[in-house]
Amino acid sequence: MNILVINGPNLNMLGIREPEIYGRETYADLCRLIEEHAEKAGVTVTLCQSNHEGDLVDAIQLALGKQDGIVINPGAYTHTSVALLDALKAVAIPAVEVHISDPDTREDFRKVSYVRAACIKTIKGRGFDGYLEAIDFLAGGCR
Ligand code: CA2
Repeated sequence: MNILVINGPNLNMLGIREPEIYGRETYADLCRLIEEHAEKAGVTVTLCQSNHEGDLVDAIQLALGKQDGIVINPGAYTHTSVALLDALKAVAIPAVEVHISDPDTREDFRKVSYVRAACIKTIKGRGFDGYLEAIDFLAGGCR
């Protein structure tokens, strides 16, 4: 099974500031954790991160015919991007929305998720483990 893990803007800055919200581990630590977990689960993962909305749309479109599942933390674009919602709907690949923090307990503007309507599941507030849970959910046939 092939799973694309997409991270949006500023997730490359993990561990640098706001450790009380996002923890002390870095984006490189997150990638290592995901790769090790995927290997044990027999899943092939492709990781990508971009600060640019159009690049994230391109990554979703390029998944068509190649990836069986998408794990996406769209970062701040969660709360603004109809383009990401449309891209996920266009490829119709089972997608899981992941957030390290729980945006629903933070500022009001984080309580809206545009991408949620195109995702089969949302995992939030579970730290880095949320990505692993998303991979297991997709690899386990979405059960
Ligand atoms: O909780 C999450 O995973 C978020 O998607 C993270 C986004 C935020 O805009 C969403 O509302 C929730 C932020 C990405 C990381 O931003 C950083 C900010 C300061 C230091 C390091 C990372």
